[in-house]
Amino acid sequence: MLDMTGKTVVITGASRGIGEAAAHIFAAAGANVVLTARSAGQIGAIADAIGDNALAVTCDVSRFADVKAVIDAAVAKFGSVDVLINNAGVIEPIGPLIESDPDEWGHVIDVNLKGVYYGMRAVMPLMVAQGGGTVLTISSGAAHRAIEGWAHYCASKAGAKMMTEALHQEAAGQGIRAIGLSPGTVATQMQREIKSSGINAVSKLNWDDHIPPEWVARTLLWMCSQDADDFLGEEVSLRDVEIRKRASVFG
Ligand code: NJP
Repeated sequence: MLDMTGKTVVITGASRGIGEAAAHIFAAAGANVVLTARSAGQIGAIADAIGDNALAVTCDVSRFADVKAVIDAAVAKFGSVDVLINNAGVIEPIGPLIESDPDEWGHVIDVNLKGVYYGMRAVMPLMVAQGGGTVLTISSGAAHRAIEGWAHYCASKAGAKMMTEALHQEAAGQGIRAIGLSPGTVATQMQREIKSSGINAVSKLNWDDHIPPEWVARTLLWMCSQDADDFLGEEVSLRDVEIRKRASVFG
């Protein structure tokens, strides 16, 4: 396991699912972890269970002031931010474009795309000043192809994928490592929401088809290692057997 002792990792959407699993893996690797989400009780309980090297900060990623406050709180407590994991995301309301509510549609863009931008914008000055850092952004296969009932989600994830590329282009020379991760389908609350929609082939998958969130978390840890430098500015996919091997997700 990569040794993250002395490093500080900020994880958005850490109240459950992939973000919660990531908090546990990074803490086990020795990192200080900063858990953020809207559910104060849940992130507080997870941070308490992890111990002194965990901090919970309530945050709605669709508000820049909240995201900036998280970065400031991380620096105040641990002295730096070495890794930002842009993981918070929503998919509801799933449904046909023709029936979509413009405000609800826009909220998905606010969280999944603008939330990613806010994270990058808040952490970049700090990372550049400290000589570098890693920004990992959870993308999706939906960034690459349209899926029925998911126009908002596909558009937001395509935008988030572009943000990784843009960050790499502008800041790789200043030591910022930007990589995206398309996890495949993962056994979390989001897949329960997809299943209950009954729309499109993804909602028809069996629960056993989904990978556990711990595989994604382990991949995020590997993405902080030099071995993942081959993929800077790109997106890796956990459907790719080569990536699974390099990230040791089976081990
Ligand atoms: O989903 P879920 P996952 N501000 O629903 C938080 C992507 N992905 O772990 O605020 C701040 O269990 C929410 O916390 P709370 C997906 O698009 C997944 O699967 O307390 N946080 C919770 O912690 C997403 O980017 C699959 O409600 C906000 C977390 O987000 C990432 O993986 C496939 C927030 C969502 O946890 C993690 O999703 C794929 C806000 N405004 C990509 N709104 C998959 N599961 O199959 C929500 O390709 N959160």
